[in-house]
Amino acid sequence: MTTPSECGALIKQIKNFPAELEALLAKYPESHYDQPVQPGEWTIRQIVHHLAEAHMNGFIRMKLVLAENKPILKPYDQDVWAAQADMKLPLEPSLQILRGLHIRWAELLENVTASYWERGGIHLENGLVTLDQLLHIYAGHGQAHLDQIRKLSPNE
Ligand code: NI
Repeated sequence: MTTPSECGALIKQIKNFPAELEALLAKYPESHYDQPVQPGEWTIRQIVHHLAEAHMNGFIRMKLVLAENKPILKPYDQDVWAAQADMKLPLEPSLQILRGLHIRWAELLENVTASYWERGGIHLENGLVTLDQLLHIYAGHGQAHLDQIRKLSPNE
């Protein structure tokens, strides 16, 4: 069980994520956006667009858990999503989504009633997942993709 202070730290990570991402991206020239960060991995462009849609899903999943009794949390194939036409857009539309979304996400989470962290939804692949687990998953998800981008040297 996450303590209130751990919980606060994770919500802060979610709140600060867009600024952290943009500070990291500022180190890379645009010519790097379509280079895989490591052989066989996604490019910066794919990662940024993936972050926008993964976090939209995360936000909706948490809203569903707060609003309904054990809602279904639908899985999706992130590689198929990452291959679609909107992934070739400039980064800005997805950065705009993340900026607005994370303000709402942090506001939502900062005001969750303590007992609600144990509410859950049914993920069709992973089974019951609680709001507390979703907080850990999505705070960690953002950080993992920042680490993934850092594998690409800005000077290469
Ligand atoms: Ni991801």
